Amino acid sequence: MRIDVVTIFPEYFGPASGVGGPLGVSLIGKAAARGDVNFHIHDLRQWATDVHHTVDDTPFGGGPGMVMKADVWGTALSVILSEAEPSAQPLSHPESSTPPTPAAPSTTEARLVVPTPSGLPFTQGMAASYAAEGHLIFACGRYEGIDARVVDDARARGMAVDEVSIGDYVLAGGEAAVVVIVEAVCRLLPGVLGNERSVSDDSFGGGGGAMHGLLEGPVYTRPRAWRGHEVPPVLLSGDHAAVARWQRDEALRRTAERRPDLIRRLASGDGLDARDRTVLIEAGFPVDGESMAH
Ligand code: JEE
Repeated sequence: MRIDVVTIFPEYFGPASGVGGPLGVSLIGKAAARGDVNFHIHDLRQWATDVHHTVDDTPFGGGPGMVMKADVWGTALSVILSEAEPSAQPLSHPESSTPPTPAAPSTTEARLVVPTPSGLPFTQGMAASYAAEGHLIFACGRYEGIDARVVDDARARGMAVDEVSIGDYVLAGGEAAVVVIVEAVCRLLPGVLGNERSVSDDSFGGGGGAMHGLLEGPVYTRPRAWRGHEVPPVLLSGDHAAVARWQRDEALRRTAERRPDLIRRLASGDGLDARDRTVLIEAGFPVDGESMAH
């Protein structure tokens, strides 16, 4: 997979060597070292046209702050696409007798991802679909965001474009969101994790595992007793069915406490069996498939 990132703060993603920074360590760094993902970090200012390398201007309609200029972003995306997909702009072949191929409707294999506080919520399902793409381009805004015509124009040119938000809080720019999204995507790339089971067991993995749609319960390792705190004895019992039931009960109680929205989603489908409902009622969270709607 190729990942381009366009930003006015390329140093955010690490030194020019490409080794350090958040994309150079741990899981993402190993994926990059193996060639499973190739990062291209670009300084947006290289496509500014004035001596001051201006990338922002005052907003039409008034309001606070500045807006990133459409023309600079348009050039950035055109150049990156032409570098990544040279076949989209065929060169002449003087020695060839083959006539030029008729123009096909212009599309690109790349998906443009634009983090913004007003985007669709980024989900594990989106991470999984991004992991199946060949080329992602991330546009990091700053200030009050990017002139809306940049996204409109990219779509008009046949690009798939997602405006996404990583959560209901306000960052100062898109860079931190890109690190979050890239990490969520890279751990799903084939061969990256080294532990296939833990992906399908993710709380939001949608992997069809027994716990899907629930938060994970507590986890433990040695020693069995630490500062007077014992590991729950069922986990040492060797009774795999009892362990699985306890883990689901803990997941149900934790999810009801922290994410009642997820319990309601399961209850309105067929995600809760009679035993689950008993556990939730005992924990003080009455569940009724009809009255729990919404
Ligand atoms: C990209 C610029 C800063 C601050 C206007 C008006 C918005 C933009 N989950 C997420 N939170 N924040 C971002 C994010 C923030 C960004 C950019 C992503 C580019 N900024 C910025 C203020 C405003 N505010 C009142 O409502 C809130 C716009 C993000 C993601 N992904």
